[in-house]
Amino acid sequence: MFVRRNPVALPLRRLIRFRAWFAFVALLGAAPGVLAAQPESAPRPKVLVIATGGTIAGVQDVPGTLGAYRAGTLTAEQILASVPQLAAVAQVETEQFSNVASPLISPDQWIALARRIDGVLRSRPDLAGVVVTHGTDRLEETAFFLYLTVRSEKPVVLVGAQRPATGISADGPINLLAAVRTAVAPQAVGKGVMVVMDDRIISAREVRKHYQRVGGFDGGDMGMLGVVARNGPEFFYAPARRRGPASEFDLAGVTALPDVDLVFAYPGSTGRTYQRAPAGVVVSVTGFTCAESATYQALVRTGVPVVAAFPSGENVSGNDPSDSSRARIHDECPGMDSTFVFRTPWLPMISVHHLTPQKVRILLMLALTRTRDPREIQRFFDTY
Ligand code: DAS
Repeated sequence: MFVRRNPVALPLRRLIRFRAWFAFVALLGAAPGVLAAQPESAPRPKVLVIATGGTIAGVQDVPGTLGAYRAGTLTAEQILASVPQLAAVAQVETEQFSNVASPLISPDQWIALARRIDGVLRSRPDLAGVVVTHGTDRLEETAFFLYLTVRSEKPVVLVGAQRPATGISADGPINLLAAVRTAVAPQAVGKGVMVVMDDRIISAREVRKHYQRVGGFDGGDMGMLGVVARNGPEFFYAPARRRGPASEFDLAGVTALPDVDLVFAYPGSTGRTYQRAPAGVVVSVTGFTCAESATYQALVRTGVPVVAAFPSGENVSGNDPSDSSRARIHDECPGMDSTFVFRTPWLPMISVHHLTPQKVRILLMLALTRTRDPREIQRFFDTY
């Protein structure tokens, strides 16, 4: 699906092959430490690299410059050819899932990708793990969806690049090498889906793209599991929340995800109104206006779950306002039903535990494939 014809010109392909061969020869002479990681006789573990596109597969209009580029252009095989060092750490197989910039990755593709990874890890005991190459814009969403739905203990590692493959100092090759080294590491088993960027190993639950330059990915206050050091991955922490084989999110009967909207609260807003109510709404918010509160109260009364999430991903606790708070709300927002208010931190329903709004949306989508019971939805938010 979405596989484009390869527009890379022949001379460029030759250049890539030549550079790949040159780099391999140089590696043999200059970096014996890397090759020594696997004795000649030891069979190298197998990894499947599933390519989806992104800047890691990007080609510039004028290669080697800082100019414009087109994400999702090189094929999986072409990306691999630029990292000959991979051959020393793993037997790598490739699969082209798509070749697009990641804003074009849709929830339908999350389902297809999760099913593919789950299926291949189930049917191929010989595979040590899976690496997914992906655009960085939507990498954290795809990673979290896979974290919640791939029910395997084997490592699944997402990786991207902030500079195109034909740019100056491309970061894709070193990121891909680090991702494959992580996917074959025995210590990576059971750590849930991970993102490897800039030698950092970050849990998919926490990973965020903070900015679009090298070093722009981290886990915020938590989520960094380890680093990829000279001798390979070193883990220091493991995620504690439910994931992997223990996940209740079985995609077997799921053909599409419920329609959950994500909106911002802002000064002066009256809240989002809908012609046709969505299955759920997530509001990125630090505090609601009176009009927003009234709008979302009304939506909740029709049975649509509305979940408030802090933009920073901090905890949002649902609890009842005290009597004095009710009195204040009554004064500040005349006419509002103060038994049931949306004024952070007094929210009527779901408590969110350290998740960004875009990840709250994904968890709510999956929760709604299982239930519409608010208490059960809360249980999912308490568990994952
Ligand atoms: N266009 C972007 C994407 O595919 C950029 C990137 O990969 O960094 O997400």
